[in-house]
Amino acid sequence: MRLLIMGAPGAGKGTQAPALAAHHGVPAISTGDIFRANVKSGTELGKKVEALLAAGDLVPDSLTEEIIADRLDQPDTANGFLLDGFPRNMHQVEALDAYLTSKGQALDAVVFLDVDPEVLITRLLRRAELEGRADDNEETIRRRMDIYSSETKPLLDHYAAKGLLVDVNGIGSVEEVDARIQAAVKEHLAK
Ligand code: B4P
Repeated sequence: MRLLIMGAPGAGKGTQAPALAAHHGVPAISTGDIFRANVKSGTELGKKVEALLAAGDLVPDSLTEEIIADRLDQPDTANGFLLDGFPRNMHQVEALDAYLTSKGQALDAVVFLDVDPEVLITRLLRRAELEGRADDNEETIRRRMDIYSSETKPLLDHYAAKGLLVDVNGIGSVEEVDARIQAAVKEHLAK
């Protein structure tokens, strides 16, 4: 099973990805988590991306695409994967398509978590209080939202045209959203 989970910053991708991935017996792979782990442990990659993350800017495509290709080459993806936070622009979509084609593989579904912008900002500011993530301040959140609207949101049309998009209402409790995702993916795969 090869899945993507997409949505604006704060839509619940990282929150929902582990359960969805576990349900399908595949690893959840988050580019954001990979970058943050590298920043935390002070690796060369971490040093390269720290300022970009803190500003809410995207990490360069070449770097992100190389990291994803290396990660997808690991043996635990033999039965598939769930990508959280990748692809984020058309260049990354094309890189993923090229990677999958080279392996004779294809995506099964793209889950889109649909959440109102007002709710997103409230969630992220709350996370700022709880976790103190460097990119959860009002200015950076706005920057991430702008990049999402201009670069990532248009990808939804691309996946809808391919018949892969699974639209899910992301407002409600974590458990409610999880149940909606499971039901919608099941229905999509049965088509
Ligand atoms: P990400 O880690 O993807 O950050 P995000 O968009 O904020 O999503 P995240 O998964 O963390 O949050 P979630 O919506 O689950 O990216 C961070 C940065 O990494 C980017 O800005 C960029 O710099 C870089 N990056 C990542 N991928 C890249 C790529 N492909 N190319 C280039 N650069 C890349 O949750 C948010 C909050 O909402 C949480 O506190 C959660 O508890 C809460 N929440 C979730 N669901 C809820 C619900 N149902 N009800 C109430 N609260 C809920």
